[in-house]
Amino acid sequence: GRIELDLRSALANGEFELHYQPLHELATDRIAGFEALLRWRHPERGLIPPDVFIPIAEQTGLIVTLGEWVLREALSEAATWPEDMTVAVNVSPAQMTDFTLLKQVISALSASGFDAHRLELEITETMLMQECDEHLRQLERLHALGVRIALDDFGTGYSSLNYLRSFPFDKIKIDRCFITEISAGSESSAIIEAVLDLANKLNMQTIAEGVESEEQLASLRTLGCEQVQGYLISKAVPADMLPIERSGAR
Ligand code: G
Ligand code: G
Ligand code: MN
Ligand code: NA
Repeated sequence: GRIELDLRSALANGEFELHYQPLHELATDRIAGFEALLRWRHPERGLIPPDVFIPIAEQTGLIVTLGEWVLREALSEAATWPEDMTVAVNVSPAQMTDFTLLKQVISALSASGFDAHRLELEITETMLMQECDEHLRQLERLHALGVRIALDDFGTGYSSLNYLRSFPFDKIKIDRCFITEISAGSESSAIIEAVLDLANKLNMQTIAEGVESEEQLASLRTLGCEQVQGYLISKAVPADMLPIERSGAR
């Protein structure tokens, strides 16, 4: 179709860019890293958000090539950041077939010289539903390289607890739907508290997504969440606008 052709030429023409949203560490009030979020700067339509084109890229298989571009771009950018900062990259289910993701990560790490321990891959529960065994082996191989695995949108998928037991997750990203309704004594607040407790006991890091108000931030601090992400701190911004001191050159 038309959009597929557009997407292919967009990649060839350098119309994709990554914006970065801070992952804010509560204990120290510092930036622990950034999540890379894909945007398409269309010559006529302007900046197009990923939920418009990622489903099409997934249907057509282009997401495999696009995903590889995202990894390479994110790692070469993050190689210029302070050494204690991580970069989080979202991956799609289609990247998981035939150990493609593992190969892409190994190649992007070696091209950038970026330390594997500073890379977080964001995986959703729905990605793990098919071909569990192969996906599990692939994530374990990535984990063995030092790459950190984060479970994205936690609480919105199926049988989360089963996945927590089987897969090598280092971090849980609590979905923003729980944060939106966090007011004291609410069901959401009880759920967040239970998830934080579970994560602690499983030695997993925690981050709350979609933090938009000081009240939400204060509640998350009280509940003992480690990191927060959301418009209250910052929206995703282009690479040249990050509030950091650069080290390496690009
Ligand atoms: O940035 P925004 O909030 O508009 O992102 C919308 C959705 O697109 C989110 O679910 C996010 O995980 C997804 N997304 C953003 N960037 C990427 C990417 O590089 N690869 C994949 N697979 N998904 C992405
Ligand atoms: O699915 P994933 O968690 O990767 O999606 C991240 C998406 O959430 C991005 O599209 C990003 O722009 C969006 N986002 C980030 N912070 C906030 C926020 O505080 N509020 C809302 N509504 N969306 C947010
Ligand atoms: Mn994400
Ligand atoms: Na999410």
